[in-house]
Amino acid sequence: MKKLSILGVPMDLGQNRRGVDMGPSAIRYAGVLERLEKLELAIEDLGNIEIAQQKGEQKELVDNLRNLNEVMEGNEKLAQRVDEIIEQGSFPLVLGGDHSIAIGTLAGVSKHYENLGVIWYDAHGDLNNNETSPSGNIHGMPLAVSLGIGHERLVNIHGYQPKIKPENIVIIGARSLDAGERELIKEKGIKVYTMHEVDRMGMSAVMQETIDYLKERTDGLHLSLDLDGLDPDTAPGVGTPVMGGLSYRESHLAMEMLHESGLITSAEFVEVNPILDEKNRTASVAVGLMGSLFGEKLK
Ligand code: HAR
Ligand code: MN
Ligand code: MN
Ligand code: MN
Repeated sequence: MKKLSILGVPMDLGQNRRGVDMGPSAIRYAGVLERLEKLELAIEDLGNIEIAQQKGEQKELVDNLRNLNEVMEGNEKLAQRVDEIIEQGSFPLVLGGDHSIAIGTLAGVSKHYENLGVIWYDAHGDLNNNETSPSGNIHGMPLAVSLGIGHERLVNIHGYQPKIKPENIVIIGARSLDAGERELIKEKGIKVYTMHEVDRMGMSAVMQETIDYLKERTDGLHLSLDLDGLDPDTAPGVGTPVMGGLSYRESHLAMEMLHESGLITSAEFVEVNPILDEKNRTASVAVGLMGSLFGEKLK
């Protein structure tokens, strides 16, 4: 039986809205354990890792990075825990928390693979660095950091860099990319299915191409799913909503196809903010998507 380890990361320091640190609680409250226990999985819930509390006042940005020390500290812990989960032969399922935690997750995962693939399901590219970022928010930087681009402390988390190669990334659902992010996508040739391509090709073709592309070049595949990739009508409880997103059904189809592919070796679900939500809807959507990702069947 496949082993699955759930780890919560109550991180809200990678951006400036409160409440996303309650994401792991909201997802547990929405019944993640009960839902996944029905599948053929041996599940353990490891609880949450300890993260520094956001202070009320806004601290000054250092090198255009908000809360660098605290984000570093949390991600170092996360990388270590994820590393251990994989060492013990289990599948890490990480619950966020803001998207800055992908820095730690990928640092812990990628050590175990030569060519880790990453599916970045998100309205945003998260490809900024402290020079291009319009906000100084580290949750807009984790994909660049994992490529080895950005502040040297961030890129060297868990003692090595880079964590991933540009040709092993596929971004799905993008519709808000900053100028520096667009340049990096061009320069590195990163594969991106924006909402335009999803509309034109349909999610089925997008996922089939993604799976075929990654299957031949990677030896492990991480899913980093930012709930703001979905349309805000479906997932309103996120800090940076962008209209015109992926639908509930498109997202379930994507998860079902990933399950069928058998390729996914780790996953994280991030940016759930119950304070901004409507009756925990976004956490419930996240739990439903996890159900599909881990093989729930409709009949
Ligand atoms: N691109 C913007 C920035 O860097 C907004 C980033 C929004 N972040 C997330 N992650 N929710 O996808 O500040
Ligand atoms: Mn907090
Ligand atoms: Mn994101
Ligand atoms: Mn996003």
